[in-house]
Amino acid sequence: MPPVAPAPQAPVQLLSPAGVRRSQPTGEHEHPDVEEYAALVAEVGAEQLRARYRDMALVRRFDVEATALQRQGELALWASCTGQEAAQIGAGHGLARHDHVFPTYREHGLAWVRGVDPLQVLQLYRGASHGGWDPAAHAFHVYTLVIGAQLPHATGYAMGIQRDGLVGTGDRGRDTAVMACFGDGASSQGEVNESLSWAAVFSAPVVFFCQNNGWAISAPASRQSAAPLHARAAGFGMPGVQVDGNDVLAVEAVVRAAGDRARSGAGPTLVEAVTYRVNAHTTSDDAGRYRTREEEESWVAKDPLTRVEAHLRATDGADDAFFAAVREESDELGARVRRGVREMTDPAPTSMFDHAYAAEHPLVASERAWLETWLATEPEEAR
Ligand SMILES: Cc1ncc(C[n+]2csc(CCOP(=O)(O)OP(=O)(O)O)c2C)c(N)n1
Repeated sequence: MPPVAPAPQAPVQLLSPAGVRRSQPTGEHEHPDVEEYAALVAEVGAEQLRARYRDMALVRRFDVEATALQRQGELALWASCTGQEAAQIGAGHGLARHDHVFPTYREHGLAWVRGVDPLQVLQLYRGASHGGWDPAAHAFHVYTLVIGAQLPHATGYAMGIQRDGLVGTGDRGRDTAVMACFGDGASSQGEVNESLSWAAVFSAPVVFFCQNNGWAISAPASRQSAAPLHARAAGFGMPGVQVDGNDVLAVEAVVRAAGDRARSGAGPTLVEAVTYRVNAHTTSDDAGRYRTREEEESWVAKDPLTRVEAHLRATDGADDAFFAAVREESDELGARVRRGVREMTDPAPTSMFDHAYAAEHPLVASERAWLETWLATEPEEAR
């Protein structure tokens, strides 16, 4: 019997956990295309790496504050992205500004790169908004809590782009790709697999971006797939690339290549960023019930921020003053987030009808009228 899964290959890595930058293959057990990917981010020098570090540090601080705010009863729930900053900041910088992103509920780093204010993200987790930001203004769609539900949307949107003639024209300012985000757990959803199949058959310009963070709540990735997730791509008829998801540089390179391919009209790519959800699934979960401390510590040792810091320090790309300035900026962000959340006001109860349909709808109008009457006549009960 031939082997059922391809021989394991190391993920694409351009910055080692010790902070050493690579541009050439150095050993046997590694990705064969390291050189090509390194060339795609050759222009990412010290200045850009400082910017990536700053992005990751601010997003982490935002995450820490949001977790604390949930504990203080200011947010209903929080889904932490600590540990996944490189995957998200790298992906954000690998895309073109006008590409469209369809996130799940943990994409705070991608939201940050897309210019969504952290307080807009928190509106959703406080229950003060159904969305929080204008998807068109940021080319970043609203969060989806239903696992995998955004993948058919992303694929359909990409096919629309294709039909609008925004793919394969050779005009970099015009050709557009779509990024569809999902997790290892979501890879088991029918909709995700249907989207992969459909996008491949129609050469839709999609970058399927899977953050394999090891766990789907308490179910390990090994219970979701018997084959490495990126290896599934071949069965759908598209390339699949596994990348070190804690390496911001490698993720940027791999997403850039996948985005270029999508925009050129060559079709979708499945990118599997191998990373780790350092905190519990959400603030409602206790990861200590299903994970070992050793596992958690082994991933903390591969922290995405420390490797960029190590690299910048070793190459004189940044000094103490830079890291102190980022810490100061983080403190300011933390204070702004705390203040902003406490100042959020509850939306009017009838606002839930405002954006249900683009035009007036008789059913929505009658339900709104009923609620208005009830609020006016039974204010005590309605509270
Ligand atoms: C259709 C659907 N089924 C089940 C759930 C409950 N649920 C919420 S998160 C989650 C696990 C998702 O894991 P993964 O896709 O790996 O993403 P992660 O949260 O690890 O980033 C599940 C099963 C849901 N939200 N939607």
